[in-house]
Amino acid sequence: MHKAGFVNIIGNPNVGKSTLMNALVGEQLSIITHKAQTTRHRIMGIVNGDDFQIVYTDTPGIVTPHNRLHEQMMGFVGTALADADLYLLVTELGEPPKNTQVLQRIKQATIPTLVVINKIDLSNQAEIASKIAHWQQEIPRAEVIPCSAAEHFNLDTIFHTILRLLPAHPAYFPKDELTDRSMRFFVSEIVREKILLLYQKEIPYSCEVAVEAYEEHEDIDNISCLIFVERESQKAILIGHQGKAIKKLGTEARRDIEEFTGKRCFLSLHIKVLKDWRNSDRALKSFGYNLDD
Ligand SMILES: Nc1nc2c(ncn2[C@@H]2O[C@H](COP(=O)(O)OP(=O)(O)OP(=O)(O)O)[C@@H](O)[C@H]2O)c(=O)[nH]1
Ligand SMILES: [Mg+2]
Repeated sequence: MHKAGFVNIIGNPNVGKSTLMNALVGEQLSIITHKAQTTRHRIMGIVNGDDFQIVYTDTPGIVTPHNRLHEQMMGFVGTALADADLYLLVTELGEPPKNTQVLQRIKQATIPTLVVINKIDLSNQAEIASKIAHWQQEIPRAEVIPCSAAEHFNLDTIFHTILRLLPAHPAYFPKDELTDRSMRFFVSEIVREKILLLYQKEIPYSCEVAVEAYEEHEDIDNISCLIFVERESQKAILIGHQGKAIKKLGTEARRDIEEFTGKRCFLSLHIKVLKDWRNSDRALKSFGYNLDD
């Protein structure tokens, strides 16, 4: 019997959803940073076996929308709630139990659910036991598994539980497929990850990255990226004194892109001001946030 299904990873910001998906898939598909709202898209990672196909979906952390971008991000969470064969609800130990709408929907659904208590490397047995009891009571039909995505602890248990809960179904995608995303997407995400890591406060949240040109050659790729910001003042911050900040950004992004593609890369970065893009449906659509696709 062949099993296949959509395992949608859902949870609050910063709990380790992307870390967990990357660890389960064994590839750095989703960017990870210590900042909330790192993931903005729905990203698929596929794990194939002879008689199974697990299609993971990483989603943005649940937030109360303050702009159209947030609304689109929460739209991805909504889709993930609607089309899952299995919910993988990621929580972390220190997280206060929030009674969000999403949690209510998961509680009321009948879809098999796996609650993952992540970051147990930061905890102790007593605390873990009380969290397991809490979630067991909160969602009685769920299986609750503590783990550390960062330290790859207990991922095997998660994997085998998913396999057990997966429905009988033929594969949804060709068996050699790893993700639904293109190299262009991963390049733009790597640049965005570096922006999140190198700049402070509102800057990363005001940036969007688009790949303008991607030329592949035998031994080197020529990639040009456009970074959109909301205001002139942000452009100046991105560039930094004597261009030092953007140079550092370019170097660090290039290194990771080369690691990802396994090839040398020439990366050029350009900055453009696009006023209030986070509230412009047209801009958001051009950045791939439209839900209809
Ligand atoms: N100590 C510890 N830290 C972890 C673990 N898993 C993830 N982290 C850290 O938690 C932070 C957030 O991880 P992400 O995977 O980006 O979290 P996320 O839920 O995808 O965040 P958003 O996309 O912003 O919603 C990063 O600094 C990770 O390194 C873990 O098992 N233990
Ligand atoms: Mg994430």
